Amino acid sequence: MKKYFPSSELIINEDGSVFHLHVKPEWLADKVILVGDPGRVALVASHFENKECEVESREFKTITGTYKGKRITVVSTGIGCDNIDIVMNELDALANIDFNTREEKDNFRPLELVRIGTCGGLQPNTPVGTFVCSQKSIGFDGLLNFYAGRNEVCDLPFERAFLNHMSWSGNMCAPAPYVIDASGELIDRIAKDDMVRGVTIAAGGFFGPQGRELRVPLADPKQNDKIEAFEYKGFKITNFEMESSALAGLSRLMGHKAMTVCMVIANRLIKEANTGYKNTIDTLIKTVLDRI
Ligand code: R1P
Ligand code: URA
Repeated sequence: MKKYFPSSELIINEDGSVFHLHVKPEWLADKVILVGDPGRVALVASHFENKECEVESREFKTITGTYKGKRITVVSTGIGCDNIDIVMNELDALANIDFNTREEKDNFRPLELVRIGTCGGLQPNTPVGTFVCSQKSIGFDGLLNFYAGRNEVCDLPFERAFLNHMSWSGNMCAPAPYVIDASGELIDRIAKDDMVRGVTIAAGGFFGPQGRELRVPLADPKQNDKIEAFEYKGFKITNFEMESSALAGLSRLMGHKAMTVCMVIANRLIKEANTGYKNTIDTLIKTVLDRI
């Protein structure tokens, strides 16, 4: 029996586009670039030879076009793993659910997804300007804990080692972090030898969850010292951002290939930041477009 998805579960707009993204199935390419900032969509698309569609709704801006003969869709996700839940489920529905019959398609259509973002660096080898690929992500966001199969795709020994190291108990810094790998094939193809491969914490906020203390004190004032010192089987935690865990996790559960690469715009160790990063991120965008 094919799975059927009623209108309350998969909401389709009157024009045949998917609820939040406002994208129609025929507009989706197999290669997808995700960015947080809607303004970054135009920067990616400025390299396209042609554009076949452009649509915008809330923080989700989408353009599909061609780069050196490759059909690519670029979508902005806004900030946070809650938005990645929406974007990934709607992209997967566009690819793998028939919008006329509301049934799962017979043949699975895999997508290749690369997130190009910004991040905070946590180690001496991640100064401002470094490109860091998230080989593993530690999700502080809790999203994957709501999906069956979470334990089959996560690195459980890594999770236990991290939790022991942080010695959090009760509801301190809950929900429980999950540890998930990006697609190794994509990382090898995109990172090559000129990007840092690391472990990324995808935080559920920019301030407290990333150990930034303004007027309200942190639950665990030693959080970032412990994170910077953590080491497991040769892995050290390299950076903070806010989406890579849900992207890697949902992609694994859905059967797609995904990875995140971010440019460091703040180094938390030496307390420096760069807000004028538009040119450097364009170098990263061109590199990803060439390698995807
Ligand atoms: C926070 O400033 C935002 O920047 C990073 C974080 O993941 C978060 O979304 O990524 P983007 O530059 O892609 O938005
Ligand atoms: N994005 C983040 O999430 N954290 C930083 O420190 C910089 C960019």
